[in-house]
Amino acid sequence: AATQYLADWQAYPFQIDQTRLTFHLDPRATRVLSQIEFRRIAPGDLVLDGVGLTTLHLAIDGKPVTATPEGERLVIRDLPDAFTFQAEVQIDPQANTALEGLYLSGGMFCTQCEAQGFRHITWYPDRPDVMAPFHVTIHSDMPVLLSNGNPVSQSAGMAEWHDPWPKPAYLFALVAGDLRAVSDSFTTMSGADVALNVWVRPGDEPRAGYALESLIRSMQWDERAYGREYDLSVFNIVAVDDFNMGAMENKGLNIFNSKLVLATAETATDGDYERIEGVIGHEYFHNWTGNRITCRDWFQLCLKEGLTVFRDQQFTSDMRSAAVKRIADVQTLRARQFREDAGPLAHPPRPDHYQEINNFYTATVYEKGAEVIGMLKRLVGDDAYRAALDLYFSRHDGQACTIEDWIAVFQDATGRDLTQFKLWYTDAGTPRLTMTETFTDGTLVLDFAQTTAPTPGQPEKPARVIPIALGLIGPNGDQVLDTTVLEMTDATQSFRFDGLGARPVVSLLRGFSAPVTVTRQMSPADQALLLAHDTDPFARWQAGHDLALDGLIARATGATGGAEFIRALAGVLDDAPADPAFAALCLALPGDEEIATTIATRGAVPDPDAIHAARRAMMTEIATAYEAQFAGLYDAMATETYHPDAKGAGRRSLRLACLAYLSRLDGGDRAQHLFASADNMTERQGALEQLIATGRAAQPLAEFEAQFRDNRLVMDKWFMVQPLRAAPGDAVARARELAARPDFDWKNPNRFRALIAGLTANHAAFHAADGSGYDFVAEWLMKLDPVNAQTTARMSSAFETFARYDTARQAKARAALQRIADLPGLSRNTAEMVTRILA
Ligand code: B3K
Ligand code: ZN
Repeated sequence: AATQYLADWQAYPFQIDQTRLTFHLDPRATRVLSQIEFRRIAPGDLVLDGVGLTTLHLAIDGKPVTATPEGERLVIRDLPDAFTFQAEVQIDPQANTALEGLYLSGGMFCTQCEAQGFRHITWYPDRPDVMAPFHVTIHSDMPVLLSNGNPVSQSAGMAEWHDPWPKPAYLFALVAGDLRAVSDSFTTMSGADVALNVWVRPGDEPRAGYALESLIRSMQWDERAYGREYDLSVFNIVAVDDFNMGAMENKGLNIFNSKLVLATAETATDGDYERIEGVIGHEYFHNWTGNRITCRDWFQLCLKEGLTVFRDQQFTSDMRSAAVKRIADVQTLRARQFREDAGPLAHPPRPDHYQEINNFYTATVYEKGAEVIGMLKRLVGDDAYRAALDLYFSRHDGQACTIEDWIAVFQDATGRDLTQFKLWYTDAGTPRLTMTETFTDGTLVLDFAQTTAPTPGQPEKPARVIPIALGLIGPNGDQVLDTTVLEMTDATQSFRFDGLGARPVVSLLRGFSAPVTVTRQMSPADQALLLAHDTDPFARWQAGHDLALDGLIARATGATGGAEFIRALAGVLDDAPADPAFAALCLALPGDEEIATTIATRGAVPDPDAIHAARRAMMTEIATAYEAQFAGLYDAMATETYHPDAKGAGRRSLRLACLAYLSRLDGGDRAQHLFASADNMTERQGALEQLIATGRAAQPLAEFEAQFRDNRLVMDKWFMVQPLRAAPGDAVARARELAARPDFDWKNPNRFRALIAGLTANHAAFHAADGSGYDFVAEWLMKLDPVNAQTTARMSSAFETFARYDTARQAKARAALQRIADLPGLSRNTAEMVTRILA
């Protein structure tokens, strides 16, 4: 397949003054009429994109034209400087299983156009730098007909919408179905009234309230934190069951995966509620960072995604606990992005080439893109950050921009030279920061060195700007230096601190001030000191986490370890009632995958079975050491009336952390009781997971199924927890049984992901020595590819770490990947992924 290069970008020679679309909806034969007013701004031909369209008619200024599509493009030459292009095409939404363009989900019409879905709807310049106001007319007998912008007219069988804000085609949306709205209204800071609707299927109305409240909180927050106001008379959100991603920020008409909208205490977990709030916020915040200011080309994707993730992280921190949110975000970053950055799929936040753009909606573009903005903010300070953002919004409103524009705004607002900082956008790989310390006569010298390993296509890595936030803790636990940000710009650099009484312990990389890995020699006693006394909650958690990780790695590689961590937990348990959510994070041992990653980073070969056994054994030991404390906290953390706020969620997370330990000793008795008595899904699912792990789940699983058979979202959990929590030796067999069930509706991305990602997240099962995990996953990826290439390609990244395991496992993974690569007609999406992984 052809590779696209950033360097090849060229401006489009025409501007669009108006796009008019008329839809005659029909499941098998939808007709789309378009009327597009083009005006020339530079020499060149008219190039339009289209895929899978049956073209019925094409005209320029009313005169039919005969143009033959060249592959997925239509080129029309010798055009006047201003003209109207008209087309009539026919498409088949029901045959659209890829869920890209116009498709059907549960009998309703809906669209997904980012990145390049609009070309599946009609001929158009399907690129983000071509922006136009849209006027849309929908003919259909569906009761609810929605598109972007403001409603113009509504009558039986027809609706007209007008979106005055020029937008690229990827933000187009249309929905038609039998839907019910849960509604409210919002008055913006300048006094404009906005109607808010969350559209769901009849019967789902009682489950849409939290999404609606989250929307209101998002609108308030963006006014307060960024001065950004909403700009249409209506904001619509629609929940659909079949969706490749989480949600989509179409202008004025966000379309959501129903799992990120629908929630009640009985059907959704605290984690689900938090994600709903976060993603509702994320899509809403895109209205300014993505829609009003969009991307010039798809290489700039992190311009909108990194910034919008950063904004949604700030929002969640403000709504909940900043410390807990930061720790959770760093854990996700390490688990997904560091993993990506260390393997064959590594790429910079702003890539400079791709084959299939949908393969670049990655942890690097999103989460690392957000970290880079966090670093910028830390370097320039909060006030300068706000000033730069104000300048960004005023300078670029209505434009399609680049990372260069973004950096220029910060340079102009602060006077700083950000040339070196830009490497964070253009270079792949996670820098390794090494620190050595010497302490003599009251002076502490810290020597830092940074190196970044080569990544595909980038052998050389120049030094980057690294903001290193640190503090110093004295031997008695007092803080002797408050948080200070060092700016490292060279490959090696030293910093000195004078006038210290005794050798302090360095609390390094506070708040995770840069997305780097840290290497330093540290005694378990110093780690325990930080875990007990650090004033920075992130660094405090990190100290305990490292202590646990070192102990687990020692055990998984045939040595002994972990004693200091187990001892230090006494303090964590004492403090637990004061901040249950934080304590729960400190009590959660690093997962198998993280242990494997760390072993590999240290140059050894991880053994999935030994890792799994070491982790289980350490849990039992911890449980035995603190059984009484766990039991006491387990009872004390019971919540009375369920409320999905951070406080209640924190108590339940601590309760479930205790349950995980207690289940190592009581054989699942408490879990069984909790499963039977809990009034909320958080505790029910938590209990069920423990019961699966202890092998006592047959009855509870049957009960759960009987109760929730008709609720797809809850049944997705049922499909997910079984392969995830089953003993590694049983998980693949269990997954095979589940895959054979008639309700394994594998064409639904949520259901497919539940089962397959449930298994791949069970580290020792997916990496089973006999290759059965690899075979099972490869088999299903090959089955899904012709139906839904986007989801297949995304999930193929489960294999990205294969080269770090032993040669026998590597050979089995390679063979499975090769079978995928050899599949006749393999999609461009999956082919690109598998080729990169095998390279
Ligand atoms: N912008 C969409 C993602 C579209 C995915 C296309 N494959 C969701 C988001 O990031 O908000
Ligand atoms: Zn986004």
